[in-house]
Amino acid sequence: MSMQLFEERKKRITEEHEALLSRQNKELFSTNGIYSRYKYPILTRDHVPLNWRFDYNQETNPRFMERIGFNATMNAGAIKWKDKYLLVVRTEGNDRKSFFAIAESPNGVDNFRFWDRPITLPETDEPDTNVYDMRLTQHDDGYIYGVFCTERKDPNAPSGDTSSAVAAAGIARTKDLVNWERLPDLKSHAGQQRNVVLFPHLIDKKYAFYTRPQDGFIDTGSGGGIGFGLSDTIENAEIINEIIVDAKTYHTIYEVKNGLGPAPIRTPKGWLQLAHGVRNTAAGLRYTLYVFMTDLERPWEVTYKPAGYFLAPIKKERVGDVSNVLFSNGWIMDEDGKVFIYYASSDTRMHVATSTLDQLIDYCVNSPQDELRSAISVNRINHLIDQNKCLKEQQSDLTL
Ligand code: M1P
Repeated sequence: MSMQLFEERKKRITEEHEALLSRQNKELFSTNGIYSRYKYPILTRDHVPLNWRFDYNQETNPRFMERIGFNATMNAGAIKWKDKYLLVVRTEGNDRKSFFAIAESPNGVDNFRFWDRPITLPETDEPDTNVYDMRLTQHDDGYIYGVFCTERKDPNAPSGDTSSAVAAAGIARTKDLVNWERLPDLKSHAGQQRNVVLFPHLIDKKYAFYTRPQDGFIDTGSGGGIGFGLSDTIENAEIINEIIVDAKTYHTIYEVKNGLGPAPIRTPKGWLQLAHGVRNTAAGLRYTLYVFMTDLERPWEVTYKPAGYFLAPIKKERVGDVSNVLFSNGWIMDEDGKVFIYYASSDTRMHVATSTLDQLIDYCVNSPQDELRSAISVNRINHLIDQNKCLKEQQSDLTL
């Protein structure tokens, strides 16, 4: 095998990788005025470092072939750390196993680069088959917590059933984002749990979690919606009583199921929350993102909730491994109130949308809520038309 082939391929692949990683992103004009999308995804499987993928030894890899392939970079938790924007990315190999790896950007919208190695996440006595969708919480107790889904084969699955799984909330904590301590998984009295998020403060001296109780691995069944519960300790977290904060509801974008996204952001008007809602269609499940607010003192009580979705898959976002899906479990707010919303499209790649706290509060407080009937939607539109007509007449009176 010629040395030339090895060197040529290595050079070309290295140059293309560097060009991708250093590509500048571009904010797109926002018609809705609520948030701006960006021209390029911020992380794709092609961003995964080359030395995680290629054997650089010419003797053992004379064709410079990829030895470990990657399928997706998605559903990332997010945190601002030492002035950098960090994503804890669900990085999925071609083998379908996902793990967590940190990617860092100087500005939050481009130039994301993975740290040297993926996170080495300790296991419990019951090894995880797959781990994914970490939500990060900077807690008052001084730790950064990562709460994620741990998936294992269902021990009660009948023989021949090689798909049934059990989902639970895994908990790990760190002070430096490099060394992680694994705690026992959350115990709750629901059959399964996914989309669990730790609240940043103690409530009644207890750790507080948003949950998503579900009967089965995919079906939430009687699970009801986004839940909430308290645990005496974090070292052996257990929720005895779970209440439903935001119920799945007939004929909404969260008719089939929903789940909280990242840990909420505190605002003067309440806790700003981002979640995903799922509805069923003839083309399969459709995942969109929605926003709501909960009470500052009673963060389990919804106070404002605009109708419908906030962000839904469009254009290329609509296609991927699991098409027609937007999912978010990470956002970052800068000190000046700029908010970076990190979302994955179709279980394949990561994007960013930017907004500000003022815009998001305005959206949440002043958008109409879902009244659950077409006729009321029409009334609402007519009301806005009438208001605008009235305004126009007042303005033309003034110019007379
Ligand atoms: O495939 C879409 C999403 O499906 C699941 O979401 P939920 O928990 O609401 O069912 C998760 O597996 C998520 O990772 C995935 O993006």
